[in-house]
Amino acid sequence: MSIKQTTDWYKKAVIYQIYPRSFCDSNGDGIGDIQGIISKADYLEDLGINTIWISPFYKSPKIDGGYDIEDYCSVDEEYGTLEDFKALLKTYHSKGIRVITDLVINHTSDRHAWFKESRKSKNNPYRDFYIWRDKSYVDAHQGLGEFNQSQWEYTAETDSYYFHTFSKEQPELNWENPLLRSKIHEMIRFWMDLGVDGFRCDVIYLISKDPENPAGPNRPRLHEFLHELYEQCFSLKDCITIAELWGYSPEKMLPLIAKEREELTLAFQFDHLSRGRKNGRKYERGDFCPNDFIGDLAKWQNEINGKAWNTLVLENHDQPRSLSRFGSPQYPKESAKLLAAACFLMQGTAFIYQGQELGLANPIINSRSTINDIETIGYYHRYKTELSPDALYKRIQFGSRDNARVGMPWDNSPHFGFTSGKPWNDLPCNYESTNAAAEQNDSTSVLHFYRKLIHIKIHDERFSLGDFQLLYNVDSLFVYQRKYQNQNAFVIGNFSDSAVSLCLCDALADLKNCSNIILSNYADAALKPVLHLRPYETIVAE
Ligand code: ISL
Ligand code: CA
Repeated sequence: MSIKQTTDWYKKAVIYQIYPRSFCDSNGDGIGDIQGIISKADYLEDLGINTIWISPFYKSPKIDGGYDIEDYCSVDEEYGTLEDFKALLKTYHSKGIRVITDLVINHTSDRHAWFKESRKSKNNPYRDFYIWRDKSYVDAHQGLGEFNQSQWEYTAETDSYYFHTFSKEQPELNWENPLLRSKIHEMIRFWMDLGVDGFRCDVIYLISKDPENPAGPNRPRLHEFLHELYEQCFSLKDCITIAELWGYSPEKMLPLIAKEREELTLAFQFDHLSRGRKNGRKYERGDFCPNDFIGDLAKWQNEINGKAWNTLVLENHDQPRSLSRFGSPQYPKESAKLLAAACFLMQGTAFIYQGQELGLANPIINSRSTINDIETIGYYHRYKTELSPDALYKRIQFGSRDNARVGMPWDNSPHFGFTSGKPWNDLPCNYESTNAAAEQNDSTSVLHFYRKLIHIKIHDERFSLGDFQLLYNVDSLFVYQRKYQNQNAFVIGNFSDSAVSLCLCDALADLKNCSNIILSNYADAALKPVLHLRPYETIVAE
C-alpha cells in the first residue's frame, strides 16, 4: 500500500529557485556548484524561505543548460559528486528547508546511453525509447521547434529521423513504451530514496503524443501517464510536483492538479508574464498595462482557488528580470517591492528566482559574445540578416534567457563574489549596490523587504490560506483583500511612476477601518480616507 500525500505543506511553502551554474562557485573554476549552494544555506535561512528547487545538475553536455541529461542518476562533475548532493540535502534538511529537484523526462541528451543504443539499429532493444520516422513521413510533417530548428533530425545509421521539440541534441522519449516508463519510475524513486522532497516537472504536458502526429497538439494519454507516475513514485512519500505547462487555461489545467485525481500537485501559469510584449512575442517589447497584469493574476485566483492551488511566479531561469520587464528604472527599489507584494500576497505557492530578492535588473547583452543561451542563439541566427544589429540586440536584451543566468552578485569583490576565477558567462552588469552584502547592510533594501514579505507569507494565514478578492483594478491602481477566519488584510498598490489619489469609498469602504500597516515600501506610509499613493507605492494594511 502506498502512503498518499498526507499534508498540504506546499500551501505554506515559499520556494527559492537555484540555477546551479550561476549561483555560487566554490572552487574558482568560474562555474557555480553544489558546494557553493551548501555555502549559502545560512543566507537562504535568513531570507526565510522554506524550500529550494534546484535546476538540473545531472551529467550533461549542457547544450541547453543541463536540460539535456546524459545520465539521470549522476551529478555532473562540473557541479560536484553524488556525495556533495547528499551533503546538500543534509545541510538544508537540518535547517528545515525542503529540497526539490528538476525532472526532465520529456527528452534526454543525445549522449544518453539509451539514445546511443537507439540510433544504432532498428532492432536495438532501445530503439523504441525514442520516436523514429522515415523520410517520406518527415517530408510530409515539417515544422520548426522551440529553438528555431527543424523538429526531425536525420541519422545515417538507420537512414531515419528522430523527433525533438527543443535542440537536436534533445531527442524526445517515447512514453508509449512501458519499459521506458518503468525505467523513468525507477530513476525518480532513486532521488526520492535519497531524500528529495519534490520535483519540478519540465514541459511535462509534452510526454504524451499522438503516435500518428508526434508534433501535433494532442496529448491522448497524459492523464494516464501522470496518474501512473503518482502511483509508482510520487505517492510513496509526502512529496510534491510542480508542472511546467504552456498554453493551458485554468479549465484545462484543473484536471491535472485537482487533488482527487492523483496526478500532480501544482502547475505554473505564466499568463501575466506575457504582458508588455508586442503581440505576445517574447523578444519584442510592447505596451504594458498594469491592470491587465493584475487582471491575469486575479483571473487565476478566481478560477483555481477552492478547487486546487495556485503558483505565483515573477521570474525563472527562462525569463528576463521582472524589474526590467515591468518595473521602473527611475524607481527600481520601489517597483521591485511593489511587484513582489502584488504577486506573492495572493493565494498560492510563491516561487522566487535567485537574485530576484535583490531586485536585480538585467545584465547588458549587446554583442554576440554576450549570448550563451541556445534559444537566444537560435533567435540571433533567424533574425541577423533581417534586422540591423541595433534592432536585433535590442530585442535580445529584452527577451533573452541569458538575462537570468549571469552569476549571482554576493558582494562588491571582483565578479561580485560569484567566483574567484573567470565567470562562465562574463556579462557586464551593474550590481554595485544590488548585491547581497550591500543590501544586507541597508534596511531599505529590496532584500529586507523580501524577508518581511516571506515572513508574513509563511506565518500569517491570511496570506497563505485566506480567500482572495480583487476590490479595485483601474489604470495603475489595485486593491485586493485576503480574508481568513474573519480577519481581513488588504494589499494596495500604485503600479505607475506618477502619484495618484485613491478614495476609500464604495467597494473600498472596509479599508477605512484599517489602522495598522503590516508592510510598505515608503518609510512614512500613512492610511488616510483619501490615500495619496506615490510612484510604485504599496501598502499592506489591516
Ligand atoms: O523560455 C521559454 C518560454 O519563454 C521556452 O523557450 C522554454 O524552452 C519552454 O518554456 C520550456 O522550458 C523548459 O524546457 C526547456 C528548457 O530549455 C527550459 O530551460 C525549461 O525551463 C527544454 O528542457
Ligand atoms: Ca565551481
